[in-house]
Amino acid sequence: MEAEGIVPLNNRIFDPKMANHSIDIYYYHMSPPSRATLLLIRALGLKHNIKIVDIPNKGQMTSEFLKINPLHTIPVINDGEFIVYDSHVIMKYLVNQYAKDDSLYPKDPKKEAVVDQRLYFEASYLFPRFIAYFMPTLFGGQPPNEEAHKKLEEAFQHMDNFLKNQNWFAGTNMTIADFSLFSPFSTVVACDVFDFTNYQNLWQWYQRAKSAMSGFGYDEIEQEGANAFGGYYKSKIKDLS
Ligand SMILES: N[C@@H](CCC(=O)N[C@@H](CS)C(=O)NCC(=O)O)C(=O)O
Repeated sequence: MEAEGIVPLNNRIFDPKMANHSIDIYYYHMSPPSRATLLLIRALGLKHNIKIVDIPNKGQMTSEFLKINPLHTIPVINDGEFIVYDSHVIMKYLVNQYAKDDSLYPKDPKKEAVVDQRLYFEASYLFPRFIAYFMPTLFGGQPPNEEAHKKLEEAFQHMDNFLKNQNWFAGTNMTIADFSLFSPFSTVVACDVFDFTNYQNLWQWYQRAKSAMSGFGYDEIEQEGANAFGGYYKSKIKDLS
C-alpha cells in the first residue's frame, strides 16, 4: 500500500499509442466533472489540448459542439477521432487505454463493482442533488431551498459511511471514484454552505485527496475552478439579500 497521500503518477508517457497525438478535452473550469477528468488526464500524464466550452454563454448549444455531443454536456474527449462523453465513461476509458496498471480502475470484477458503485453514486445521486441545490440560485435567482439542502447533505452522510475504515472510496488506494467525487465535493466546500464537522471520514478524505491531487494540478485546476464556482454562488446569494 502507498504511504498516505502519496500517489505516483500512473502513466505510460512513452506509450507509442500517444506518440503522435494529443487528446482534446472539451472543458469549462466551473464544471466539476470536467475538472475531475482533467485531473485524471494529468495523473495519467497524457498529452492533451483543452478546448474551452463557455457554458454560461451556451457554448454547448452551438451546432459545432452538438455534432460532438448531442447531449450538450461537458466533459467530452476526442482521442484521435474517438469521441467519448460522460466523465465516468471517459475516466474508465482513459485508464483502460493508457494507465500503466489497473490500480485506478481494477479489472478484478468485485473491486471494479465497488468503483462502479461509487461512480454511479456520483452520477445518479450526488450530482443531481448538487444541481438541484445550486442551479436554481445560480441561474434562476431563487433563494437556497431547505429541502434541496437536506437532500444534498444525505449524500454527504453516505459518502462519510463509504469511507468508514478506509482511506479511499473504493478501498486502500485511490481510484477514479475518488477523482469523480472529489470535484463536486471541493465545489461544495468552496460555497461555504455546509458544516462537515459531523462527517469526519469525509473531511479527512478531502484533505488526503487534496494532498494526493497536488501532483496533478490541484491548485490551478481544482482549487481555481471550485473557487470560481463558489465566488459566483456567493455573489448570487448577496444579490438576494
Ligand atoms: N454525467 C455527466 C454530467 C455532465 C454535465 O451535466 N455537465 C454540465 C456542466 S457541469 C453541462 O455540460 N451542462 C450543460 C448542459 O447540460 O447543457 C458527466 O459526468 O459528464
